[in-house]
Amino acid sequence: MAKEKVLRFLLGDQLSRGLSSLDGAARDRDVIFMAEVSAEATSVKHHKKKIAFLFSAMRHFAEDLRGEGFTVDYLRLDDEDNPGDFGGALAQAVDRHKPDRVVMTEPSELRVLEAAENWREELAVEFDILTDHRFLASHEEFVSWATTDSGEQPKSLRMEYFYREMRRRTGYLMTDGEPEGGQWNFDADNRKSLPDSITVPVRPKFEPDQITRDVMDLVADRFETHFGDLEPFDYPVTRKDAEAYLDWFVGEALAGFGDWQDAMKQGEPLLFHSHLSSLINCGLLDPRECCERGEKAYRDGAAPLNAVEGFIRQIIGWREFVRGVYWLKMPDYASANALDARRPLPEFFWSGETVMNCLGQAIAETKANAYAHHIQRLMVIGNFCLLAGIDPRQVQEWFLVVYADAYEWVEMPNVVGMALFADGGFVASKPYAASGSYINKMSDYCSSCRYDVKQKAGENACPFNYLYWNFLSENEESLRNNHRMGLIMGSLGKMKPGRLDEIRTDSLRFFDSDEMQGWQDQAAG
Ligand code: FAD
Ligand code: DLZ
Ligand code: SF4
Repeated sequence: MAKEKVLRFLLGDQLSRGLSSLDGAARDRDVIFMAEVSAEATSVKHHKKKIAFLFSAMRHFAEDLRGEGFTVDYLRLDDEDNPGDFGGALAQAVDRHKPDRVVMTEPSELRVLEAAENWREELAVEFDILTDHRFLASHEEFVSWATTDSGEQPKSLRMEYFYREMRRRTGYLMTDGEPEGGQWNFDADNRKSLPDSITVPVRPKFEPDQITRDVMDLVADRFETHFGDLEPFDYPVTRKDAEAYLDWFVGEALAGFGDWQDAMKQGEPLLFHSHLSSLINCGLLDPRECCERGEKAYRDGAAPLNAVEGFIRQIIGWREFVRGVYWLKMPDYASANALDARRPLPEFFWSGETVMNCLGQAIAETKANAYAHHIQRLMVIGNFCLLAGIDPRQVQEWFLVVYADAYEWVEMPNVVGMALFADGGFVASKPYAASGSYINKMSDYCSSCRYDVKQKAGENACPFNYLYWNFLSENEESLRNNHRMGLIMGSLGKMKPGRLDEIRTDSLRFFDSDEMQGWQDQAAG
């Protein structure tokens, strides 16, 4: 029997040599197909740096495959006959190569999976969509873990129990069936504020080569109106550089990851965070290798347990958990709005022009780097959106646009479930709502702010302070029965007469202020 010719279609977040769709690829007859298409870059108007990162990583990956002797058909965005979307590009490739079969690994987002199922129907060729084995928990395993004994979907899921299951399953940081150090979770040790004397490790920078510079020119030309700075560009974009960067992180920053995980510092966007998410999510690094490198550092005495446990928890716990939640709850999850939040996203999210220093810093860093660390995303930007009651659809779109690591499967549960409580508590046991004192404790932002974090009321008071109580009051009915909110809802109930009016007056004045100008324009329009 003649050997079949397979067209292997690879997406931009599938840049992994061990990918299922590359299994058994034949150098002498198969074709690997990759495509830059404008529909993906503009499905939302992704950050310029994110597009440059992904296109450059795709082009380098294609070169690496060619270097291994594979035939790669790579469609560039500016190729003359580029049809502009995956479906058209794939149909052309099938026409060009006349394969016996097309294979691809399942897309990470529902939107693209549904499209792929249509291509399978429409193209007159055998078409396989394979499991993505890069995730540690399969869809079936997650559903089985999440389903109750009576076969129903529960009202809420808690990451911590899923994480313990994943620890048992992977064996990471386990000794004789028990968690290393006698505890599953060392999060309580990971909330220290940063001492002034701290020395932050200096990141290696990866100079753009010719491939990256070509891509940067293309992005500057085609996506000029998109949010974000293209330069300077220093992301790793090859497997080799990604590995070197992981080495650097494990050797230089991982040891401080635990203690300072929740801290924020003006002018220090990364502190001890790994900046690995964009590399893991596009496939240049495998989540397992990151965990294994982390565990080795612990076993070798190079990093403490609270740091390594925290790092591994983020990857085999949170990362896998949010992916499971996404596939379990889609498509309804996209429109979840349990707190009926309807205010539009203020314009300063795009311009960065706000006198609230914490938000100004986090948004400026996002614009420059296509990155902000978890606490900036959750407790500054997300917290503000929660307290101000901003429409979850608009918040989702912003988060999907601005971060180099953002794909719907990971962005959406983090925004809808974790930051906005818009799923009514499916993911989080209580809203991550905080007043200015939390931001003041965990950062040095407040000392350079025009607002006074110590003041609770009036024009100079930190807006997070009165918006916090305004949020509790606006959502009293939804939050009243949340047992983890009992104490704080009790305080709300016991507020002195007139204090709640003062909070409402301050909040309304803030919503009406110049600060929120774009919001007013949008609301009026
Ligand atoms: P580190 O702090 O060094 O953590 C190590 C790794 O753990 C990360 O690289 C990442 O792979 C994983 N991780 C940590 N926290 C999470 C989490 N909550 N969910 C999934 N993986 C996690 N992460 C994304 O990858 N893409 C997103 O679009 C995204 N959107 C977010 C939106 C909001 C509102 C919030 C609160 C969080 C979001 N996160 C997202 C999760 C987290 O903030 C980022 O993964 C993290 O900041 C990436 O930086 P890092 O690589 O330095 O992470
Ligand atoms: C994010 C993105 C962008 C901007 N452009 C492309 C592209 O041109 N070609 C491609 O294969 N992938 C791109 N991606 C990543 C895809 O959006 C991502 O692979 C899917 O959304 C996964 O479902
Ligand atoms: Fe942010 Fe309030 Fe601190 Fe200003 S005072 S930086 S608005 S928390």
